[in-house]
Amino acid sequence: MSFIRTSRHILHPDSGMSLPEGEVTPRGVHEGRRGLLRGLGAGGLVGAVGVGSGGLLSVGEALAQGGAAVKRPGKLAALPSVRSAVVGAYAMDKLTPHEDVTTYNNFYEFGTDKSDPAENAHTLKTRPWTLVIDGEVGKPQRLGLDDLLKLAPMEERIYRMRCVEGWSMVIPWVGYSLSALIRKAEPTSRAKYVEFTTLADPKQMPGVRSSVLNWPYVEGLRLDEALHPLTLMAFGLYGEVLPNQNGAPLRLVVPWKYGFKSAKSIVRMRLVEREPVSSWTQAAQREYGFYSNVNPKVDHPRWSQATERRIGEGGFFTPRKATLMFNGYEAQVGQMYAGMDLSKFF
Ligand SMILES: Nc1nc2c(c(=O)[nH]1)N[C@H]1C(S)=C(S)[C@@H](COP(=O)(O)O)O[C@H]1N2
Ligand SMILES: [Mo]
Repeated sequence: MSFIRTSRHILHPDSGMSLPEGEVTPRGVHEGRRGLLRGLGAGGLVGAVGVGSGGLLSVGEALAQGGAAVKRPGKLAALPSVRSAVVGAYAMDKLTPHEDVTTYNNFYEFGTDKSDPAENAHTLKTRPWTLVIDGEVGKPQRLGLDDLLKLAPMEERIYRMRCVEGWSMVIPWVGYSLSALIRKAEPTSRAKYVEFTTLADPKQMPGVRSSVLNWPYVEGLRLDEALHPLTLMAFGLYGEVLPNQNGAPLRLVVPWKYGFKSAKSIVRMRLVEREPVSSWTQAAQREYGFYSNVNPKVDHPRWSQATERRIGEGGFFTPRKATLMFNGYEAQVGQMYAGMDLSKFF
């Protein structure tokens, strides 16, 4: 396999910033590429030089294989992307190993132990799949997976994910800005929030038979948060289609909020006037507020949020890392919360 550097630049559709164009990075070269990324500096929207492998499948070909629960790399269809970008203050962090990203999961529809989703999610059927977009929209949508995959160019985005439980990962997602999807449905002037709903089928999802949460799993964002260019609709990770345990065939990634805001295996997006009530807020209002922005100064009622444990980097006694405001994405998203008391709107 030979790797070529591309020097062509494309314009970022939302930010107007120029980013180097590349192709999806095969997993094997991610580690080596960190050297390249390091040279590009931190902060702001940082583009990485793309390395292409050649002979990539078309998106349609890739996804025809569908997803599966995998524990070992290289089993899923490749998901080509047009460019690669690291965003935020963590550009120099090492990627969390694929093994950890795909075996240490929260997906309560498949059980509450971290290893349950990888064990159980093989029963999830990701094709056919339909996403409904309705509510306060001019053009309600029913989109099949093939339409969703073609809707906008796939991009690789390396984001940190911080779980409310106090651990974090760095994951190379593949997807496109959620704004592309929302704009297609033409929100009305009454639309102020987006409500996301996960599939809840007890035949495919053994965890749904337990009452640990009120099913289906519901989450919500304010419309400006949902339209923010960092908010990603992800279809893949590490250059391949999403493993089932990570929320196949499509899941949200909101990198400046605690992980539970990033709903998996989404079947419906409803544009609404009033703030949606998420499943986690229903379960414990005082612990899981609507905003749930990562904030080291606002502790969870039962534990501190000042530090975090990076999964895959050392054991239990390895020093914890300081958690950053908005998970390191303050420069990009802080303005959306100007003037808000973040201890009240937690
Ligand atoms: N439908 C659904 N989405 C979900 C969850 C869940 O249990 N069900 N868990 C959330 C939590 S708490 C986290 S930290 C992330 C974990 O994503 P990952 O397993 O892909 O790393 O998914 C979020 N999305
Ligand atoms: Mo989480």
